[in-house]
Amino acid sequence: MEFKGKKVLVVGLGKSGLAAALFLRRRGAQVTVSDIRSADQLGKDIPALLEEGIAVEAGGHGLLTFRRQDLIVVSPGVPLNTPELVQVKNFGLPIVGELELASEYLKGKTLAITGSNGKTTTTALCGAILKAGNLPVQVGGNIGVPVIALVDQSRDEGWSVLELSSFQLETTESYRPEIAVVLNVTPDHLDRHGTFENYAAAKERIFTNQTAEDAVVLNADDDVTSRMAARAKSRIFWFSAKRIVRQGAFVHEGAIVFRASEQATPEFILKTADIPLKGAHNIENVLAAVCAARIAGVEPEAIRTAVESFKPVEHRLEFVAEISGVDYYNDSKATNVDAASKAIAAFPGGIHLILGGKDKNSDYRQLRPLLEERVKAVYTIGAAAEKIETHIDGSVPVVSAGTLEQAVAKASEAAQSGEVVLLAPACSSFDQFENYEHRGQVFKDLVYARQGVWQNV
Ligand code: UMA
Repeated sequence: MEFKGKKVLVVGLGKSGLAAALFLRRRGAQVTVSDIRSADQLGKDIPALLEEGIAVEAGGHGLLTFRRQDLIVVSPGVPLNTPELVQVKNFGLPIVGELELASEYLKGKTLAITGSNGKTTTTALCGAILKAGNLPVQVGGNIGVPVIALVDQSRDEGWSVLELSSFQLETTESYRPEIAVVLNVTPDHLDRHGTFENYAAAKERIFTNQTAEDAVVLNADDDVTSRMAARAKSRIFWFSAKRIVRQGAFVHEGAIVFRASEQATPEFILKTADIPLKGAHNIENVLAAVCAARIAGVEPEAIRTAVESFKPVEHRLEFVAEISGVDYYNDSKATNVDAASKAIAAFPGGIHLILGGKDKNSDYRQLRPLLEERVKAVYTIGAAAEKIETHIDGSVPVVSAGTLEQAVAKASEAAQSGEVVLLAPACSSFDQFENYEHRGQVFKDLVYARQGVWQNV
């Protein structure tokens, strides 16, 4: 695409919008950025943009600004039903997502990972494994580095390992990774996608444009991803924690094994006991990563070394501290019901669970059986508290804590030695925090402060 002299509007000035605006400007486009946040809120980014010759519309989207463009680039967090976008789409103006734009310029091969849960861990793991296999690799996407920011450093002989969300995939047209992974699909982001079917369809776009030269890795234990296979045109590899698969990765006699084809002998990769990550869901993440890495050509030994030395990613079932025999775990990234369930299932019982935040039209009733089985008490926080309390009413004792600070204080008072205080909120963070990282950091700081209190006693 030729950008010189073209009028391009970037919608949303977060990480993706900022990177996209600079990318376009440096290729000669006349760039404007539009954001609903006020100039005060946008703060430090504005002078830098103005200096680059990029115009900024702050405090709302103006239809006139949108109509004046040759092309519109949308950030992942901007819903496509935003009225100004709908209007200009009706006028026939091209609208492109940040991922689609970036993928046209990204050199080398891509290994792209999506799913409702486990994306970040699997992406980080794949990055570490490819690196251990001496492949030139860069990691980005939903994990925190916009794909467009990876373009300049990309090389023909290298790999980009990308975590992709339904928001990023929703706007793709021609995007085609060499290896695609779909970990699982459970309800999330229903406030944005409207229905579960729309959400699953967005995820599926990760392999829609693949051909027989490419590969897709699907979870054989997940109904939704299993059914996707019928629509894949690429080579299908499976992973399963429960059964033997024809082609792909599975668990056999306490080991992760990989089978390159139906005829091939399964090869030993590593013992499940040597996986340094907590919870059954992490076995699935390792299986998916092993499968993708073998397809990319990494040798078993390099995979084993990388997995065994892998450190859990921050805010994903991250061990924070032990205070008076109580373990504190931060799973701030458990931003939906399924992720929270997986976190709860990682502990046998004695859990003091902090739930709440911004609701995403979720059904918290699904948590009831697990709560009854393993959770001693729930501490609710944030805007979704009342809905959660109604949905889980009568299952376990509930404390309306309101804030994370109160929740940590009350849970710490109640928890006894051998028990666990777990932040796995099942909601997004935007009602009380900047993002899930901020929420996780506040949780950790509160725990560290208690550790200090305890140590001084
Ligand atoms: N905005 C508008 N108009 C709107 C909506 C938002 O102007 O109608 C503005 C906001 O005021 C804000 C900006 O858009 O200034 C935010 O854009 P964004 O939400 O796309 O955020 P980025 O900072 O670009 O971060 C995005 C991803 N965020 C989302 O998809 C919500 C990041 O994933 C990702 O790491 C980053 O791109 C780089 O790829 C975060 C996330 O929460 C981790 N993802 C969701 C999840 O994992 O559940 C999908």
